[in-house]
Amino acid sequence: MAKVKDITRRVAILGGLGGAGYLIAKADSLTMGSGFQNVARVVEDWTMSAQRGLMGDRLAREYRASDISPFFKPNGTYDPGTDEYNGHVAQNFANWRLRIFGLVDKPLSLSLAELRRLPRRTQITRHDCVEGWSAIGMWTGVPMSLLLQAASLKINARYAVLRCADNLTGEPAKGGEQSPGQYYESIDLRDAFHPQTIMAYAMNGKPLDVAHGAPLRLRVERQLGYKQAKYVESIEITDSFSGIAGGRGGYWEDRGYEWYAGI
Ligand SMILES: Nc1nc2c(c(=O)[nH]1)N[C@H]1C(S)=C(S)[C@@H](COP(=O)(O)O)O[C@H]1N2
Ligand SMILES: [Mo]
Repeated sequence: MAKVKDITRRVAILGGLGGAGYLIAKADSLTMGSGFQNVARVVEDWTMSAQRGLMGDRLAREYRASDISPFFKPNGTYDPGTDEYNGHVAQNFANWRLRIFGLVDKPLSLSLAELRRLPRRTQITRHDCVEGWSAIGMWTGVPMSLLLQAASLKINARYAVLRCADNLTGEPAKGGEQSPGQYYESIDLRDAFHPQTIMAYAMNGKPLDVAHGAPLRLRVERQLGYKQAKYVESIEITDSFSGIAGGRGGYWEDRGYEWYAGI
């Protein structure tokens, strides 16, 4: 279940962005116990179709270089800290690889150097966390559409599931008692092929640092902060997320957050 505290903050932040009425309704249903999960899901579906139906595949707002926040708060995991991850940091990620597998005809395994040689996109966008803070950053990376085209999706492909290097345990800042688990996220192909959906290896013109998800993170700009998976190790193309961790499509989704975190 989403923590009341988080949801209240989320309503506070999103209320200012419009659509406060239905967002508050959604928040209430999420705080009331598992019997209301189904209602929450219906409202979530409605939010998704409202955003996509009314606004189409619009672009998230992009900002100017002068708008970049001097401090971009790192959140969630600051450092995965596993032996494997520490090893990659020590080697400057020279032997790290991104794997793309699942419902594809051509599974890929790409080094950071290879990713950096591919066409890139740079965008200055605002990141909104459910905890009630925002920051503007400049991200550079490979459009996910390009990677998925290269992997050649099978006809039944529906989702991109991104697995991360960190195991997240209870964070005091988020109410504490979450069960531990590997961080992961998922998006559908409509978001995966959106022009602003990139696998970013640079932030504000520098290689992504450990706190912000080195060496590679997702930017899916029309969704909230928790969808922006850091420390991404693989992208699995699937036709559902049942059977993956808690079956809801993400670490926080498995703990009650909405899967479609549109803003
Ligand atoms: N792997 C991983 N990705 C993650 C998280 C995390 O803990 N682990 N936290 C999420 C949340 S809640 C937010 S707000 C953003 C924070 O990104 P930042 O650390 O660059 O600010 O990352 C998201 N992606
Ligand atoms: Mo967040």
